[in-house]
Amino acid sequence: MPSVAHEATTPFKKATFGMGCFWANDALFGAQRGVLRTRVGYSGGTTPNPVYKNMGDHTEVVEIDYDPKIISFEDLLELFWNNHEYGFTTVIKRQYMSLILYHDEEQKRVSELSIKIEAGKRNDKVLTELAPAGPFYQAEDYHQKYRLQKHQWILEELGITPDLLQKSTVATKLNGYIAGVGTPKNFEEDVKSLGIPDKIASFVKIQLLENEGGSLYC
Ligand code: MHO
Repeated sequence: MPSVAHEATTPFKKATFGMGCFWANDALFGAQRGVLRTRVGYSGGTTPNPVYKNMGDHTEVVEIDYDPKIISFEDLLELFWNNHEYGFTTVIKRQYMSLILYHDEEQKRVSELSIKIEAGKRNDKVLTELAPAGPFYQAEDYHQKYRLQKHQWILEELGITPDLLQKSTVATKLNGYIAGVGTPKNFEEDVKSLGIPDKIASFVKIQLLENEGGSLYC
């Protein structure tokens, strides 16, 4: 099995967003420079032990581990505002609502300001909710790195177990690139630094180019 760098030890911060179907958000954030890992789950509500078929008042969210030296929370917020599946000014079910779950006072302050700025740009009311991050319930394995899981042979070749689907930087990056997010330049750099084998790199590169700019949504 090739030795890829699944789990890096860079210090990181967390960010949690709800902005529609979480398959798309897993890919969108995963391919960004400075995002180390992502995972999807249910959060923001009160229903105990949510699952996909019964998530109660929770929302589909993506949890992001990021290196704030490389990508700022403001950068993440920009991606947040620009990539909602169902928008943030119309009422939709809680499953897909617009939600920022902050992890510290700084994220709270920056988010409040950002919501005000977004509200100032339009006549519609911004319905995005802001709340402290509470328990995060991991979604079922089949939801993690959903785009990458379409290509089981890659998981097998790289030894990506269900656990690693949520912890591996390699899985995070490949899931984003396969969906067409990210630049070819960043891709080539990651291929090198993460030690992605040639056969997989060539395949993912084609996917990146073919899916580039395509709809990320579910
Ligand atoms: N439209 C998608 C939603 C998936 S999602 C993770 C489906 O057909 O299942 O909310």
